[in-house]
Amino acid sequence: MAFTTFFDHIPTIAYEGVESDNPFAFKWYDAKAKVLGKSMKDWMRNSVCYWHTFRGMGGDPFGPGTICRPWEDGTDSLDQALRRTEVVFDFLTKLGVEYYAFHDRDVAPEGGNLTETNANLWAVAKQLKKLQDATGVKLLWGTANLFSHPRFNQGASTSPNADVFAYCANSVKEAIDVTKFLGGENYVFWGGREGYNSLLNTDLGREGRHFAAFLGMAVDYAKSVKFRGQFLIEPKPCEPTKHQYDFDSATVLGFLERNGLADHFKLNIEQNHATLAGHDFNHEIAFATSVGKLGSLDANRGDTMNGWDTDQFPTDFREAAQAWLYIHQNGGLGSGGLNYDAKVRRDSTDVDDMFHAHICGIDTWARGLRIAEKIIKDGKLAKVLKTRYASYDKGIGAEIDKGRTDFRSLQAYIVKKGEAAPNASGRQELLENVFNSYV
Ligand code: XLS
Ligand code: NI
Ligand code: NI
Repeated sequence: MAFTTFFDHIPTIAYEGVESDNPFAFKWYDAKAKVLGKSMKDWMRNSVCYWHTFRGMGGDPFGPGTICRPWEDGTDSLDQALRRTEVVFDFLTKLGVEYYAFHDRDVAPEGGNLTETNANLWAVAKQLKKLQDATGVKLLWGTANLFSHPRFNQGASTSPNADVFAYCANSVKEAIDVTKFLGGENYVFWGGREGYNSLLNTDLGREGRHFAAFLGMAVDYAKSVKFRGQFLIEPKPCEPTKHQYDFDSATVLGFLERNGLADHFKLNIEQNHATLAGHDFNHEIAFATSVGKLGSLDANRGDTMNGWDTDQFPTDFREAAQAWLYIHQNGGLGSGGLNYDAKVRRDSTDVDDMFHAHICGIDTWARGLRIAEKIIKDGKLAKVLKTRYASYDKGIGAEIDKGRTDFRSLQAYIVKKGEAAPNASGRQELLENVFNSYV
């Protein structure tokens, strides 16, 4: 289904294999191919983000946008927003992705007052629904932008201004309603401005309580309207504030548990946010998996030389391969997916670049999946891991795991033995060789 003329010169992106030199084809991503018992499409659940791909115009802190999309009239009007939706769905279908994701403000502009703002969102939502129905493309997640407008300059639900808290309640309520209306499978909270720049003007205790109260109200509201999508929190340690409250996965989970909210949320993990927190992406994914909280992934990458969120398209299929080991262990991404939260560089100014970028991201994760398939089928790495903990499978270890020991019984055991058994080698280098042999 082609609606617009902007991509007429680009073919529908299809799988052609590694031998192909067609730049507008997938080399690794074969949607229907069965890998580890599921189609690649079902493992990956690829999603295009509305904000970078359709609203990002290449602006950065040193200069304004450089990208002129031929369908943009330079305004942020409702008319323009409605016209843009057709281009979006034309792109999504040409690329062959199943999902997209958006913030309220990506799809619809603010109006002169909040009543108009809410009406604008619904006007566009109705249009999006028609396009979803016509194309079969689905909404992976919706969210509210509680960070761009100057009213959020001191926080959203953690703003010292109670009216801003109320404003955010309206935004999240409407965004949940719209996400439900569009059959969205998840709802994401990225606390863009939830953090601080100076402790001198910040009451940490109060802000934390407000943050928890706000999330609690969102949970209650979703329940009251029977929104069944999964709530996700996207950790990020810094940027735009110097310290963001949702620092990393472990911090978020601790906060949720402390406030009795943990059952209602999973995590949306982003590569570039993990590295800003001083973790690698796979640390965050492995942690979330280990506690049953892996929800979805914002698939992008940072630049190893830069200390900010560069939101580049993923290229590291080795990293993706390792990620798939945890995702596989998790049984897949559930209602989540691979959302390419990434933007083309400001000098990549053609519409063609939008395609090259997504082909790169999708192929990177598809190639990783094919590598993971070899690792998992071979079973060597899993076996080493199992063997490493074998002392807990029997004897005193099994007693510990079953909760049948205490300090006295353990003391009696080890004193009698006189010394701990010698450690076996960790074999890191061997395992690195093994991992490399699959790549
Ligand atoms: C910003 C975040 C943002 C979220 C959605 O760094 O990645 O884009 O994914 O609000
Ligand atoms: Ni993100
Ligand atoms: Ni980000």
